[in-house]
Amino acid sequence: MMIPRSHPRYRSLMIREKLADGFRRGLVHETGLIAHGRGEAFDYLLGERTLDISLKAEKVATALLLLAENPVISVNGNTVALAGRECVELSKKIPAKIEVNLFHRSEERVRRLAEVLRSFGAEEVLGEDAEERIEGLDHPRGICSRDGIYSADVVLVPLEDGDRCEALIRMGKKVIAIDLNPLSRTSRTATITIVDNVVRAIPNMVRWVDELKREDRERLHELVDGWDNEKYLREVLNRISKRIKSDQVIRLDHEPL
Ligand code: PTJ
Repeated sequence: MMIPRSHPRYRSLMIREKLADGFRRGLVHETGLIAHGRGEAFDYLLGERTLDISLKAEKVATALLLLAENPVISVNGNTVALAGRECVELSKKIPAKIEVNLFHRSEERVRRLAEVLRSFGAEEVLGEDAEERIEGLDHPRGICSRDGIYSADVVLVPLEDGDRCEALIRMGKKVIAIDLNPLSRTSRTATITIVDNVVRAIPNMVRWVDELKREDRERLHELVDGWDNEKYLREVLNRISKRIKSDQVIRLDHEPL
């Protein structure tokens, strides 16, 4: 469907179109459309923009990726449909490996997603011949690659489910989650949570790499060590509730609702 640029919800509708297109191409699972709806609702409450504190979370997360020995970006259907090109860009800049890891795993969808990532310039995509399992995760999402998620010290997981996040943490890994829901189990379990839309978070992180590459490792350590994830999540909830309580949001000319 053609969406006119003048539509007040243009950007949000275009994101939906990308997902619907991904679904038609066999990249996005049908329940991915539902998951997106939940994400959208939270994005609406955030004002559909990156909070200043979330931009800081993205900076700290990028520092952690730069410090890692074997960083891996784990992608699923929604992530590739919405920010696949940017994930490849980020993986090259860090540099980090990229692995397809699906909740509703089918070898066919893994293959298709890997193909799309390669068309965006990824030289190596892990996950197709995954031979290991994340310990304590009795689910296809536990299938992972030995050189990738299995041996990673830091994993970036946009649109994660709580179970796997917990399992990865139990394996001693540091997990960076991108989740619009600050109340989810993933958000509360991750080492660093980014409460932002993947369509904004990943490009922001790409920009942070350029800036942080000029810093020495000590400064990157300072950033990571100084981060308090629980305090951050509390502040995100504060911002949401302040925004809802403000009588501004009820006015029709108020941006961006
Ligand atoms: O491609 P697959 O098979 O791996 O399927 C992936 C889905 C998304 C279906 C699967 O991981 C799932 O069911 O996810 P959940 O448990 O519904 O969690 C998705 C979380 O991501 C929710 O907390 C949403 O708020 C959040 N979310 C949805 N869209 C976005 C998002 N977070 C950031 N950016 C988004 N665009």
